[in-house]
Amino acid sequence: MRLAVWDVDEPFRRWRDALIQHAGELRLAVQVIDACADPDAQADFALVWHPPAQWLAGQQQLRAVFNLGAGVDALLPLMRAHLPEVPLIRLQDAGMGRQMADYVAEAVLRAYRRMDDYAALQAHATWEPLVLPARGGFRVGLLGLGQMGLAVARRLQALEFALLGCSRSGRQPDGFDFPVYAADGLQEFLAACRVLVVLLPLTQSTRGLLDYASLSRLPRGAYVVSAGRGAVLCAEDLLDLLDQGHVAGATLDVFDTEPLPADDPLWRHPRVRITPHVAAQTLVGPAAAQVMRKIAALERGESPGGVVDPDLGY
Ligand code: NDP
Ligand code: OXD
Repeated sequence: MRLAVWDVDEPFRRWRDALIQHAGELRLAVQVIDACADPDAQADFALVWHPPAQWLAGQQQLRAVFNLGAGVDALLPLMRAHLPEVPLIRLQDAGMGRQMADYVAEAVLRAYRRMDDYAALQAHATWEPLVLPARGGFRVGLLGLGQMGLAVARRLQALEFALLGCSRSGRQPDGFDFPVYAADGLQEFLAACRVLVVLLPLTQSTRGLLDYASLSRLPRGAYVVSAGRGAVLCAEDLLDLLDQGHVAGATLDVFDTEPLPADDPLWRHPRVRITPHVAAQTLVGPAAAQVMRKIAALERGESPGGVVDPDLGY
């Protein structure tokens, strides 16, 4: 069985060693190919992060493509164009949930404890204790209740924040009893969020979802954390609402254009904190272990989790 890895961000040997380590009983049958170095080699399974379309188009015997990340917005159009019959399978958590929970918890605690306000006071050497918001009214809304959203929910619940959620289906996630809105309840959901945490995939229905009208539904003084995909949120509209004081601040990890251009006004906004798409990064060990488990499931004729629905786009 030939596994081709295309990932220019990670040394190939790290993937090869981890995949072999987690190959279990398949070990003797597994051959791992560096597709970047040997683009003409044909494989049974591809493990990819931002592969070129031409390479995908040249693969003739693939049984499945594994996306070495959670979001498939970049890969799905290439699959549709070149490999429409081949299943696309994404990572499910694989160590990213804990990182995302860390990232969001830091931003929520920072907003709750008014750390940006203290930073502004410190700039003027001002000693002024501020009133904390009432904990019960400081409701954190999770837009997206998938692998990332639920990892964040677990952490915020442990930190005793009141939560609410919104997903496409509005399904109540197992083990949680906070209110959950379906996609058609988005406006009502937004109106109840003191902090909005955006953890949506980028799809046809989520692109531009958080525009001026939607973001205006947030209560005055709300805080925004965006770590799903940049194009879900209209940055110009967010800037307008920040300047009007309607949105109090934002922590942003993802952007419509990445890297965020140096002249983008977001960089210099005093109420915006920016990170370079690092909220939750792919971890080679857990990702390789998960991919090998999924290949073993396919070999047994079972359907692994994380198969992308091309119509839904995630
Ligand atoms: P999942 O597929 O597990 O979850 C997606 C969630 O979004 C589901 O709850 C789904 O609803 C919901 N959803 C989809 N469409 C809509 C809609 N129109 N309105 C409301 N909710 C919707 O994905 P993950 O949680 O694993 O990841 C989410 C995204 O986070 C990824 O697609 C990726 O883009 C991004 N990401 C960013 C990282 C970073 O470092 N910044 C790291 C990892 C992921 P339902 O439950 O009904 O299906
Ligand atoms: C992902 C990401 O989708 O890192 O996994 O953004």
